[in-house]
Parts: sequence; structure tokens; C-alpha cells
Amino acid sequence: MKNLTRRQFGKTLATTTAATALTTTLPWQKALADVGKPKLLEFPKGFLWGCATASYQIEGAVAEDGRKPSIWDTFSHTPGKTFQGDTGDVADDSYHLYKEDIRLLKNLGVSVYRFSIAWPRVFPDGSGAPNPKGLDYYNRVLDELLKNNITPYVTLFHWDLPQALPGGWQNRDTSKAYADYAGYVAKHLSDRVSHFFTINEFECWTNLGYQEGRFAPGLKLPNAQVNQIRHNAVLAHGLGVQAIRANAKAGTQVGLAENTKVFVPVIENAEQIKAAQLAQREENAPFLTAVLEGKYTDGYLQREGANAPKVEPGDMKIIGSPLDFVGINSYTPGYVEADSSPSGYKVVPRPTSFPRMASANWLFIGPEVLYWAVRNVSEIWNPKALYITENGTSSDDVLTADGHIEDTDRVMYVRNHLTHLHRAATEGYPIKGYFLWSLLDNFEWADGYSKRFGLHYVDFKTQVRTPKLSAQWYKEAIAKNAVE
Ligand code: GBH
Repeated sequence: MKNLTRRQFGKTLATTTAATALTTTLPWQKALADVGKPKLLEFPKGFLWGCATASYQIEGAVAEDGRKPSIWDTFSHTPGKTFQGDTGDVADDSYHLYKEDIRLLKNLGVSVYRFSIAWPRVFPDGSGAPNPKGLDYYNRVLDELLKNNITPYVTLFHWDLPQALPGGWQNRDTSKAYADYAGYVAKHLSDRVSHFFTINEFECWTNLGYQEGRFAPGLKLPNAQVNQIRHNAVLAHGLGVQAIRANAKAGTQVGLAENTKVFVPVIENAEQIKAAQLAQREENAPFLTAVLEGKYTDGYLQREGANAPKVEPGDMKIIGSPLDFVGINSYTPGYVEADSSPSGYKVVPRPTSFPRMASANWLFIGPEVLYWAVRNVSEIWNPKALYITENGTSSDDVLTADGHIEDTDRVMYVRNHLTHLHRAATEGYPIKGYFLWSLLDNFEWADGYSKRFGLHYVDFKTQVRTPKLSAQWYKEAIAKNAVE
């Protein structure tokens, strides 16, 4: 009776009569015992499990060892910009507690850790003279990670732009300053760092920082100017790739971490999959598409018309500099369906009833997003390697009287997403690893400390870290290299 298919199981059930003696084990009971066995979804051997964080969200120590302000220091200190005026002045104090944080990583059993370097520690004025004490901190972090057999994956820009740079990202010179900074870091750290991410989430900080004004520097610029900033951003990426290659040890891998909009076909058939991939390319035109193709799509240039960015000769070639891998930050899906418009697709608005995490109104739940992220990007652009560089959820975590955090919602969210990532991994797409956002509760940008994304609960008064249920769950998944 072993290994019944569902159909056979149903038939067996239907033909089992009440006359069967109740003292013997019924066929369906045997079948059920089989059905109930855990089925491990094993990831390919060597799949990399990790966690991610970012400098301004965890470090604190904003005025120590020569660091000068970033635009996030200025913004968070401006009344009314962040939840209850929260700032990153102290955050998780990981600047001092990094050894403890690396112990947490070690205890989880991760093999990789993605963290970011604060540009204003290394070049306090953005350009000009480097500050050796700034890099010293990252040297300490790297040495501690390597001592613990954890491979560092380093992001060079996770939004903390040095305040001193004249004109910020509105100024094309900032792209050049970024490249100098990236080359300098690569030169000094590539003996121990083999993977660099140029820039984290173009779309997020350009839209929210320069168009909607909800992130630093809090501007609400017209679209033509924002498009120019978007262009400066991808140009910085391309110049950064070249500077890293020119300065780093041979074999250093370079990529980016982008929260590309991911489109899930409404029905998994050829026509709808094609529509999802058309949308994937077109709706990400200013960022991932430009970077991976070295051109802006005709559709983007037409849509933007007179507002399209001014492109100087040679820019697009720089922007399209070849990459070693693509990192995707993915939290929530979009849906499209095929239609007869010239684009061939229509973005489907979500019904108001679409489920989302109760902790955040932007966290729509569609775990299949991880499968389609990997598949769409692979089939459109054929990158050499892919990583999920962020995925996770906030949760209304409560510390119980006996010191536990039972974040079953985070466990559910992560498990379901990994189930779909497993599909991509076993279908042969070049997905190499997964970084959970985040190791710790931290400064969640405009939401301050009101949103908790960590596997570890942080008491921001005492800096005590407590592993949540999700940390225990993740640790077990990593040990098994599998989800159930
Ligand atoms: C990532 O952004 C970031 O890389 C990371 O730093 C961050 O902590 C993490 O995700 C979690 O947010 O309610 O309309 O104000 C992901 C994209 C952009 C999603 C900002 C939330 C605010 C939505 N995030 N967005 S809103």
C-alpha cells in the first residue's frame, strides 16, 4: 500500500467498507501514515544560506572614528521625517557589538553574510582624502567573519550617501566619486572579499528619496530630474564595476542587489509567462534592464519623451558593463496578464482583498515571487549566477514573559518563499544562494524602530539580542539544506 498516488488513495478510501474489521489497520490508515511523512525539499549541494544587513540600519556610532554625516543622518534628524523621530545614531550598535552579531550568524550556521560599507566612514566627505579608521572597522568585521568561516558579501552603497557631496545624486560627479570609493574599497578589501554588490535597490531610493520625498534626502522633484538621478545611479553602478575590476584581486565577482519588480503570470501557461517576462523587462527599464542590456528600452524612451534622461556618449556601454551575478531583493509580487496592447501585457491591479502581512501594508503575500524572480531574470538575461539578496518580513513581535518571540508569521512567510525558491533551484536555474533580511531588528528607514525584520529580537534600550522562533527554524533549515 506504499506510495499511493492521490488518485489511488482516493479509490482505496472509496472501496473501504464499514464492514472491514476495525481491529485491523485499514489500508487508508497505512496510506495516511505514508502521506504524513515529512517530505524534505532539499536544495542543491553547496547552496549558500545567509543573512543580510546594511550599515546605517545596524551600526550606530555615527560620529566615531572620523565618520561624517550621511544624507540619512540629516534626514532622520529633521523633525517629522521618521517614525517618532527615530534615527540611526545608535541603531543596533553593531559598530561595537559586531563580534556578538557574528556569533549570532555562527550559531545560525550561515555560510555567507551580506553587509554594507558606509561610504561616509571611508570617505567622510564623499571624495578626497580617505579615512583609514573607517576601513579599519570593516577589517575587524572581515577578520572576525573569516575566523568563523563565514564568507563576506559586501554591498558598497546601501543608501548612506555622504552629505558633503555637492548636489548629491543630482550631480553627475557623484557617480564618479562613487567609482573612486568603490575602487578604493576593492583595492583594500578584495584580498578577503570575493563578492561585491555595487548598489542596493536603485528603484527604491530614487523613487522614495527624490520623487516621493519619504526617504533621504526628502525631495519631491519633477520626473525629468528624477530620471536624470536614475541615470546617474546606473552610471555610478557601471563606473563602479569598472573601478572594482581595475583595482580588485583577479577573480573578484561583481554584481548588484536590485529590488526588481517581479511579475508572476496569472496562469502558468506559455502565453501568460510570455506576458510576465515582457513586463519584467519593460517595467524595470531604467534599472535592471538598462544594466543588463546596456540600453534603455524604446518603450521607456517613448513613455518618458522629453523627460527621458540626457545620456552622454559612452554612458550606456559603461552602464552595461558585464556582471558576474545578479542579486535580487524580493518581498512581494506583481501580476500581469497577456493582452492585445502593443506592449503585450497588462499589469493587473491587486484586489483590495489581496492578502498581506498584517505588519506592513506593502508586504503582499505571493511566495511564488521567488520562483518567478529567478526564472524571469534567467530566461530574459541569462546571467551567470543569481542570488536572492534579500527576502523576509516584519512582524509585530512580542517578547513573552519567559523571553520568547513566537513569530510564526515570519516562519510561515520564509518557509513558503523557500518552497518556491526550491523549485527554481531544482529546475536548474543558476540560483546560488539566499540571504534572509535580516539578521537583527534594525533601523527600518522612515519607519524607524517600529518595524522589526530580524531573526533576532533587539531590545533597543539594552541592546540585548534574543533569537526568535524564526531563528530556530532557519537554523534547522540550514542544517538540513532543506525545507519541509
Ligand atoms: C529593502 O527595501 C531594503 O534594502 C532594506 O534596507 C529594508 O530594510 C528592507 O527592504 C525592508 O523594507 O510603507 O509605502 O512606506 C525593500 C523595499 C522600500 C519596502 C520601502 C518598503 C516602504 C513602503 N522597501 N518600502 S511604505
